[in-house]
Amino acid sequence: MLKEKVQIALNKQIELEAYSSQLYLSMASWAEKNGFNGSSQFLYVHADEERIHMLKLFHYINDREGHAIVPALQQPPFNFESIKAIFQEILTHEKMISESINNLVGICVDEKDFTTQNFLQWYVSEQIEEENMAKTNLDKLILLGDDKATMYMFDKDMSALSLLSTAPPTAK
Ligand code: OFO
Repeated sequence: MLKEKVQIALNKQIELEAYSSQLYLSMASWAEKNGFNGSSQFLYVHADEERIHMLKLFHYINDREGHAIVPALQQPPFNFESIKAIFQEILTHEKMISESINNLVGICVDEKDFTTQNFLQWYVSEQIEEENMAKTNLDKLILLGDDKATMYMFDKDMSALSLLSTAPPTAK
């Protein structure tokens, strides 16, 4: 059975993962409206992945006799300065998520909930990939500059990348 403090922190993480999904969805919509079809494809797929991150927590809480709560969500931004601004925001966001996961692991250690600590290792590893994905794409954008031809190349790259990650991992 989950301790109260752990359950509250896990439900808070559900809220963050659900917000992440909405944020990527909003970014995907902006990219689609502004002609970045490859980037939007990538961002739509990522929005689905964030939902899976949320669902994994959902099932875990309920499997441990807790109660996973559907959170009310804040509206994400829907206007962005550029595709580079989007990837800058993704990197900042993913760093915040990593910090939140680390705090969550800290709570589990304090509460001696080593089962949940073990469950959270998937998220610890995932955050290495998430931050790396954001940083790699941002570095690419900085390197390429922002003329139309290089933006087109970047967007084609993003389309190829989205095809590699179209199979979302299962929620359990
Ligand atoms: Fe982007 O990893 Fe979940 O939130």
